[in-house]
Amino acid sequence: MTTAPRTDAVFDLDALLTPEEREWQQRARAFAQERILPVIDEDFERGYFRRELIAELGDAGFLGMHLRGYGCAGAGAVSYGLACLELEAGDSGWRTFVSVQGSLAMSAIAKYGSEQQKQQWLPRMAAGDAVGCFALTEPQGGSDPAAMTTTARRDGDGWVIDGAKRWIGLASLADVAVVWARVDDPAFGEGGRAVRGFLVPTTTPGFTATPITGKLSMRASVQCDVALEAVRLDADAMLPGAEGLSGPFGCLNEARYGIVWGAMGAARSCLEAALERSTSREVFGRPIGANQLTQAKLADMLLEVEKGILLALHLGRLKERGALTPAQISVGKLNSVREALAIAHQARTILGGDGITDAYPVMRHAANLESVRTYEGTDEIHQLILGRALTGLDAF
Ligand code: TGC
Repeated sequence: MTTAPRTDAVFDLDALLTPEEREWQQRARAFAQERILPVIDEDFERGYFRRELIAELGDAGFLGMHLRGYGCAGAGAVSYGLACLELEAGDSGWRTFVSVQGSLAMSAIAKYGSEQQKQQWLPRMAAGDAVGCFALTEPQGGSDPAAMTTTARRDGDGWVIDGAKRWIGLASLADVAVVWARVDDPAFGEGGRAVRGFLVPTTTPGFTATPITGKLSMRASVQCDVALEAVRLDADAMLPGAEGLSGPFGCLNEARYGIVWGAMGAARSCLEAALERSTSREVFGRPIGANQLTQAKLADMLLEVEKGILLALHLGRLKERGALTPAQISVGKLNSVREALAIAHQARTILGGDGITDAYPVMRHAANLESVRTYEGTDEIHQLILGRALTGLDAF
């Protein structure tokens, strides 16, 4: 394959970025090209998570990069988004790693943790010396965290947690799990308001994480079933600043924001593969890109990539001003993933039979994007969040 052309040069998006943002983007692009792309097809085929890249991601400053202090880079929201875009142009599994570590686990500790919890975990997590996971979703379904059945009951001064979680990224290699549980004590509220977060070192007896096998998506990353059986914790394991479901939802906002950018990276990679093929492959005596139907497909793909990135940039600027709302994040997550999937499917048609092989990244991106479509709120959940924002009526 020849070097892919830079499709984002068409709209001169660089002109909308600061030098610092461009530097973060270039650093992430280089990481994807030098450390992810050379090995990703083999890792995807073998279902292998390349753990040694974690410390390299830490060294490069990507872990918790939008957080301040505690060894974190303190980068802006747009810089973080650009890093997500470039890493996901490599593979959704690696953007997911950065999201779970930085936007979910580290951000839960940074937002809601005590000073002692922050000191204990954040510097090591930023460096990639410790890995975190975020245990919210339960086996009966991820869309309704209010139906959570995992409980934390009082045990003297401490807590005992019992329950089960599913689809928990990184859990089998994590050092600490942010576990969301319903506190079995009326003093901590009722219903969704009784939900609290706990920091559970994964060596705690009763904590077990089992990688989920048989995945046809996100094969180069790890998602687990987690069992919590009489997991005993000290009183200070609770995150003091998170009360009720707004705690985990506040972290989901961060991760969903990263997806708005990241999915456009996968989409751009698919477009670039199709574009390269359209000029290098000849059928009927001319490049397939000389056909009007192929050009129409390429043009439509370009429109959605560029519009998606412009939307992500707008949301990023709102986030930097502290003005980004959950409904706006839903617009971005819904649009980016839906369009990225459509682009992957359209790109595949231009690649012909070779498009189903790993000579091109398109089927891998398409398979990965099926996971991205489902986690952090399905299309339907985001449609319903927007439906509520428009009508004022709850249709969940
Ligand atoms: P409701 O129960 O009424 O609200 C509960 C409280 O939460 C507040 N809230 C939010 N706060 C901040 N940001 C948001 N986006 C929020 N959404 C809700 C809400 O204001 C309320 O606060 P309070 O103080 O009044 O108690 O819930 P709702 O009706 O607002 O929301 C319903 C619905 C369906 C939108 C929500 O349940 C939802 O978003 N469901 C989807 C959950 C989801 O995305 N699950 C996937 C999780 S993916 C994951 O766990 C990690 S995957 C990565 C990996 O590990 O690999």
